[in-house]
Amino acid sequence: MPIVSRGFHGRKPDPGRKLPPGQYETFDFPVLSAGPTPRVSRDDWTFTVTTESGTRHQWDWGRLMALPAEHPTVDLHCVTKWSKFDTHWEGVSLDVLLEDVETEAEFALVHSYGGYTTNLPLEDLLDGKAWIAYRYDGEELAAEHGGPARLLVPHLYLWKSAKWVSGIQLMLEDEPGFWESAGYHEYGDPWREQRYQGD
Ligand SMILES: Nc1nc2c(c(=O)[nH]1)N[C@H]1C(S)=C(S)[C@@H](COP(=O)(O)O)O[C@H]1N2
Ligand SMILES: [Mo]
Repeated sequence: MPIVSRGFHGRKPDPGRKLPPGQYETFDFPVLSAGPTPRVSRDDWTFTVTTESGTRHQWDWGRLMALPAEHPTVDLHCVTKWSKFDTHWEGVSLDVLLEDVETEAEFALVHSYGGYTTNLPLEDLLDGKAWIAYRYDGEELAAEHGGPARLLVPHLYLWKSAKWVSGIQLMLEDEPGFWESAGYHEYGDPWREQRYQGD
């Protein structure tokens, strides 16, 4: 008789699959938000890139939808130690959004509706490493996971993937965001286990 495992959808844990140090695999999709879920309608949503000289580049929902979409499948790694393999997204690459933005900046501070911020080097948003994502698993991105749209930057711990993203401020000097000011690592590479300042 084959053993039937109840309640399992899709793969079973694969001990041969690579997890970053200290992480475990999860199959659900936990929600981690530092405050209440902002409700932003697609009609009111805008995304603004501001350069170090104050030049603003703005997209509304229609302009975002008119840009070429990509369908990345990526692994997510949260600093609270869960990882989720092979998540399916749709979004616009930051390479497309930043294509015509003239800047000397090396740092980015990402802003969200609701006031959350997170910082990262600008180069970590470029070269196919980051998206403004608006669909998850074939559906519109749910509000609790950052809908209408969130930043997705999966090579860093998931706190860098700002939900309800409203804009990116490009800066010559680095500036810590919400969790980075509270003792979390300024860069947050899961493979080097950069959870906290000094790691
Ligand atoms: N705006 C905003 N973005 C956020 C957060 C938040 O509290 N507010 N939490 C971060 C953290 S700590 C994690 S682990 C992920 C969680 O994303 P999820 O709720 O879709 O799993 O969102 C990140 N982006
Ligand atoms: Mo997190």
